[in-house]
Amino acid sequence: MTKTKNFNEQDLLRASETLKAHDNWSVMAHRKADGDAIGSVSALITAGLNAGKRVKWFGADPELPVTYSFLPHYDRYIYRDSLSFDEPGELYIFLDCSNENRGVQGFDVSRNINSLNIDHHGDNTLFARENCVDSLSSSTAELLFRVLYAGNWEITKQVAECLYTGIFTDSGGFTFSNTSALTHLIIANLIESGVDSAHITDFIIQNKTPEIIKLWTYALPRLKLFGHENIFAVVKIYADDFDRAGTDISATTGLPNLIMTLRGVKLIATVTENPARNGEVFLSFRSREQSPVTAWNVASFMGGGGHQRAAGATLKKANVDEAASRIEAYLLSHE
Ligand SMILES: [Mn+2]
Repeated sequence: MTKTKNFNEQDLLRASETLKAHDNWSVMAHRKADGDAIGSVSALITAGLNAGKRVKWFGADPELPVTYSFLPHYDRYIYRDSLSFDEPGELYIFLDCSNENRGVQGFDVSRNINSLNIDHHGDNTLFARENCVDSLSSSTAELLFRVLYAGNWEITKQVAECLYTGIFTDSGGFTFSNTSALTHLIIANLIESGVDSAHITDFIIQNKTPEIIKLWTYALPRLKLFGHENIFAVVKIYADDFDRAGTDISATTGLPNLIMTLRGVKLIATVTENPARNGEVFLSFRSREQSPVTAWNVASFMGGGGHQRAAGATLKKANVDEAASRIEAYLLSHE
C-alpha cells in the first residue's frame, strides 16, 4: 500500500486558502457515492454558498442514494459521465476520490488543471494540482472539518450535519479502527455546533425499507464461511435478487457491516451483480486487524483499491460465481 507522503498541518491551511481564492467551484466525489462522499460534498457546498461562492456538484452516478436526501443541496446534484475541465477560473474539487478515474471522466493529469484533492485514501495518487491527503483520517469529512477549521470557515449547524454524516458512516458509527481521539473531538465540536446526533443517525441507519431486508434474506443463506476457524466470509448477490426484492443496488449498503458482526469472522467479501445486468460485478471487502489478509490486499488482487480495512473493486464483463471463486482461492492461499 502506498503511504501518503508528507501530509502536514500546513496542507490544511493551503487547501483552505485555495478554496477562498476561487469564486467558482465544481465539486465531485467518487462513483458509487457513499455517506462520506455525499456528506463531504454537501458540507463543502453549504460552506461555499455561505461564503458567496458559485458552486456546482457533479458526479458519475445516475442517481445518488436516497438515504442521504436529507442533506442540504442534494437536489443540486448533476449527473455527468465526463467534463472538459477547461472552464476559465473554475476550481475543480475532488473529495473522497483516490484517483482521477474514480468519478467523472475527462481529467487529464498532464494538463495541470486548476484542481484540489481532499481525501483520506492511503492509495491516493495525488493527481490534482494541489493535494490535501491524510490517510490517518477516519473519513474525508473529518479531514474537511480540519481544512474548514484551519481557515476559520463558519461551521454552521447545516455544515456540521453534513460532516457528522460523513464521519459517522465512514467510521462504521465510530466502531472501525480508523476512529481516533481526534475523530471524537471533532464529533464533540460538531454536536456543539448544533448537530442532533440521534436525529441524524435516524436518517442514516433507522431507515431500512422492507425491500432492503428482503434482499438481505435472499443473500444471507448463501453466506459461506471458510478458512481456518471460519475466519473468511463470502456472500453473493445476483441481479435477480434485486428484482424479487423490488429494490436497487443501494440496498446492499450495511450488509457487509452486519456480517462483520459475526463472531470470529476476520474478512468479509460481498460479490454483487449489477442489477442493470450490464456484466458489472461489484466487490466489497472489510477486514479486521487480526486478519492474515487485509481488505486492501484482496481488493488490489482483484484490480481495485481503497483502505486497508475497507476496500472494493468493480469488474467489467464478469460473473458472480467466478469472481467469488477467485476471491476464495486467493484467501485460502494467503491464510
Ligand atoms: Mn471516505
